[in-house]
Amino acid sequence: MRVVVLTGAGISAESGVPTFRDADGLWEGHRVEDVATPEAFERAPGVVHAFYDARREALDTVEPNPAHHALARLEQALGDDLFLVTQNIDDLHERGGSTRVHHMHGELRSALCLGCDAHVPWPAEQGGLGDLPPCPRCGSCALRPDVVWFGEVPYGMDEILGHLAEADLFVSVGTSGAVYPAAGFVQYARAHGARTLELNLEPSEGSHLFHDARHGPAGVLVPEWVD
Ligand code: BV8
Repeated sequence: MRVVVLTGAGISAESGVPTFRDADGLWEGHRVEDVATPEAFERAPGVVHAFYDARREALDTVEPNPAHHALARLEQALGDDLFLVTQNIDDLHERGGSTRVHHMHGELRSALCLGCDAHVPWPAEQGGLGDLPPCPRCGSCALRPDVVWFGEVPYGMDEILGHLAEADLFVSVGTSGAVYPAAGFVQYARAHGARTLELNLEPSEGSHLFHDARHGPAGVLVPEWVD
């Protein structure tokens, strides 16, 4: 059975990583236009770097939860028949044991060099706010967070759509269904014959599009579903 699992911020919530749209979420203190668009980075790179520096530093204080571990067990069981695509830029899937994770919106621990387009590890020896060492590949000093902002094209869309078109089952975990193209994956999978299941704390904006839905914490629902 070919399975595609899409995860969102809700799968990391029980690890202590703030979601975007829940109470006290990331958008509480920030406007998307000020921290998550290419125009914002052009206009005020220091503000954008500060937003991501804080989230990157917080990564060292959180641990994967039972939902992440359960998806790693699912990868063990299904092998190549599982395609895990996440909207999250944290590394909790990897730290929870998943070895093949498609980060469609990029990764906090990666940097994108505007000089040579290389994706390089985020420099550990970062100086002050936004004071970054040069790109290890080309020496340019123009590194940006390797994150897909609003108005930018998510990574690997062809690969994602290919897996959705072949899926027997599409499972969405911990996402509000507020942002496209990820929010449209359920319809695409369904149109290609997949069964669809939503596992979320509460009905998402796209809940009505799923064949089945279970509501509750991912740390309970995902292990129940996997095991
Ligand atoms: C693109 C990275 C073209 C950055 C992010 C008008 C109509 C339709 C679309 C648009 C439009 N105007 C503009 C657009 C396009 C736009 C968009 O969709 N805007 C929205 C606001 C309308 N999209 C884009 O710009 C995208 N690019 O369209 O390019 C294209 C497309 C395809 C092919 C070619 C070209 C790029 C969008 C990417 C933006 N980057 N993140 C960063 O992380 O800082 S978005 C960010 O928000 C996330 O990555 C995620 O994708 C999105 C939604 O977040 P969620 O993960 O769902 O989190 P949220 O807080 O919203 O919800 C949490 C859920 O978890 C809740 O449901 C909650 O109930 C649940 N939960 C909470 N606790 C738990 C839980 N569930 C289980 N257990 C728990 N314990």
